[in-house]
Order: sequence, then C-alpha cells, then structure tokens
Amino acid sequence: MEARPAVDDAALGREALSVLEANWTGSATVPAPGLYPHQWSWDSAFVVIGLARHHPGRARAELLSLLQGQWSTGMLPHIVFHTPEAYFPGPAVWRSHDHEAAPRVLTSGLTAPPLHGLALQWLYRHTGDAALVRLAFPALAAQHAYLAEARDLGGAGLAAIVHPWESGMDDSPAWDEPLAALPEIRYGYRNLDLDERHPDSDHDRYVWLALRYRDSGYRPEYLRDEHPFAIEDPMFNGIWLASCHAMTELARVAGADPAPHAERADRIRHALLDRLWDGCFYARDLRADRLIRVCTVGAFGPLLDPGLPGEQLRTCVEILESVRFMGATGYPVPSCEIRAAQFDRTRYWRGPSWVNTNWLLRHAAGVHALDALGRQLTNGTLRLVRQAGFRECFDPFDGSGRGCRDFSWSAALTLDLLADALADTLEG
Ligand code: 9WN
Repeated sequence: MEARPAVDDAALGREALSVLEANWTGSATVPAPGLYPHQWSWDSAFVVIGLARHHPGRARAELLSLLQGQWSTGMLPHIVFHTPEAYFPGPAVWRSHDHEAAPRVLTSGLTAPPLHGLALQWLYRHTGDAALVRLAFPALAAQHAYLAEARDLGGAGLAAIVHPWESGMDDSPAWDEPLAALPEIRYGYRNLDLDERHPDSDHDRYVWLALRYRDSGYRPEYLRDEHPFAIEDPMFNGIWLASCHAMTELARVAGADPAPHAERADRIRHALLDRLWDGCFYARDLRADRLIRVCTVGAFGPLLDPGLPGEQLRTCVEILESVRFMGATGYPVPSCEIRAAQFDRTRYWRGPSWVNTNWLLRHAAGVHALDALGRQLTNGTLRLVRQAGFRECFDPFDGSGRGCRDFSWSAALTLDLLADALADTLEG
C-alpha cells in the first residue's frame, strides 16, 4: 500500500474539494485529468450528489452542462465533449454531428446508468432549489421516456444496455459471455495503457459494437432487430428505478403529474423480480435468452428500491455481508463475488472496490433503515480514501489504490460520506 498520512475529516474534506476544483474545466468536471478529459454522464451525477451540500452552485452547473448533451430523442449520452482534448473513442468515432437528433455540443452515441433523477432529488433536498427542478425535470422525464420507448428491448419494462460502456462497469465478468459470442475483431486501436483493464480482444469488440450502432444511424429499430449485444442489467435498472422514485417526488415540485413515474417504478420492480431474480439478481442476455450466472456488485442495484419485497431484500443483504462479498474482504465491496472464477482483485470491475458502488449501497442501506450496514459501508469507504487517496478503485483485501489518481467521484462521494459519518457521531 502506498504511504499516505492519515488525515482528519476536515483535511480530507478540503482535499476532496480541491480535487474537484482542479478537475473543473470551467463548464464541467472531468472524471480525472489526462485519462478522462471530458464529461462522463454518471460520473457527473455522482459529482452533483457529492457537491450538493458543499458547493450547490457548482453542482447545479454540473447538471445543466451535462444536459446540454441530451439528444432530442431524450437520450442522455455517456460522454459530452466540451473541449477538443484527445480521447479515444472521441467525436470522430461517434459522429454525433451527423445525426439530426444530436445537440450542438459533440457527444458519444451511447447512454449511461440513469442516476440523474436521484442526483436532482439530492440537490433539491439540500438546497430547496425549485427553479432548478422546474428547469431540469422535463429533460429527465424525456430521458426516462427514451429508455422506456427505445430500450425496452425485452418488452417487459426493463431498459437494455447495448454496450458494456453503458453499464458504467465496463469489464464486469457479466459481459464475458455475450462478448465472447461476438466475432473475433482485431483493430489494434489503443488509447491508454490498459494493462489492468481490457484484454485487446475485448477492447476491439467494444469499438466494433459502437461502430455497428453508429453505422445503423443510432436507430432504435436496429437495436431491437439486429444489434448483437442487449442485456438487462440489475444495476442499470435498479438505478433507473431509484430515479423513477425521485421523479415521483420531484414531479410535485415541477408541477407535473407524479403518477406515470410511480407506475414506471412499479413496472421496473415487477420486471426485475420476474426476469432477473433467481436467488440473486443476475443480468439477462436478451440475445441468448438466458441469465448470466455470475454474481457481481451489479446484483445489488435493486436494493435501491424502497419497495423491494422482504425475501429479496433479506437474501441480497445476506449475500452482500457473506464471505462471497464484504464478509471476506477487509474493505467494502468487491465488484465481483470472490469465489467466482472470474474474480480478479487487480482488474478493473472484476474485483476491486469502487467508491461509487459503495456509495450506492450505502444509500440503499439508508433506504431500508439498515443502519449497521450503512455505517460499515461509510466507514470502510472512508478508510480506503484516507489510506490510499482519491483513487479510481481499490484492492478490496488490502485497500491499496488502483487506476488513476484524483478521481472525481471518489472525491465527491467522500464529501457526502463524511457528512454522513459526522451525523452518525452526533446521533451516537
Ligand atoms: C469508458 C469515466 C468512466 C466511468 C466508467 C468507467 C470508465 C471508460 C473507460 O471510466 O469507463 O467509458 O475508459 O473504461 O468504467 O464507469 O464512467 O470515469
């Protein structure tokens, strides 16, 4: 583990704010300088959440700048390119400017976990900024309508991801089978030193999938009838469900009808239970028409739902706390169950612990009043960043940092967790 002085809460909070200040470009927060020099969709939502109580003006600007990238179809892209900084795959690959539904700012053609409803609700709770809710609500309602109309490829109410990048958990072992079913591709494109990430063959398949979708003109009919990668993921849909609940609450502030959002939440819950539950939530491969039976941190996405039935709630928490996940590692929460053959503590989304998924599970614990679990997640995550810094991810056994440094969501969510830990101390 790298040596790092233990810092007190106030100093840690100041460090987190200074990372976010350094990663602010003037129009958006980049996930990390150099490696990710643009605005990523769910990263931005986490930044909004982290800044909500400390720097609400910046949080507001972050959300609004992301929304500039929204397509007229409602699709909120996974990357918005506000600057000409080099990145692969960049605007020349996505060619959003050739598409009539795309905005003026350049973007990718894929989407990302729809956390933004929850982020707006978070910001509203901490600021009472009703004007912002009135401004952003229609855009987020359009995002949800896009998912319901263009991405319900299984026809049961869940949104399908059509690329591993859309999950935000790119290298999850859950995508191994569907990726292996694709043709062998050899482009040899390299962007980064990807040693601890994707094998070349996977990266080439990522690019191939993106190009196929682009060359279809980003058509929903192509996704429905031809695209070879279509997965119903429990984390993506658990996040969507949480945002539907948030939209139900925010509708009242925005002067909109809450009913469609509440109905959508119910539909997603039923579909999660009907289609993805088999003693654990698994992703469903729509092309092979089967569950992908590897239990990853994505399995816990449905815990974000306050309406999750007792049986599933108890079983998920049991698995999470067992030696398959947190019960065996010193730190929360490995991204894949440790007994799986695919588990690898060093490889991106295949074992390491991430601050964002820890935060989501911490939030879920709060939703279900699981106070001890919540404290464990908060304290374990704070221990990671205190010891190793705001790294991209962490070894779940010894807590050492992996991936890039000064990573925005690690800093932003630390701010939120610190406030949480302080509230616990005051109550306790
Ligand atoms: C591809 C920016 C993004 C995160 C994802 C993470 C990683 C990119 C990559 O970085 O994805 O979009 O190069 O692997 O997996 O969750 O949004 O931080």
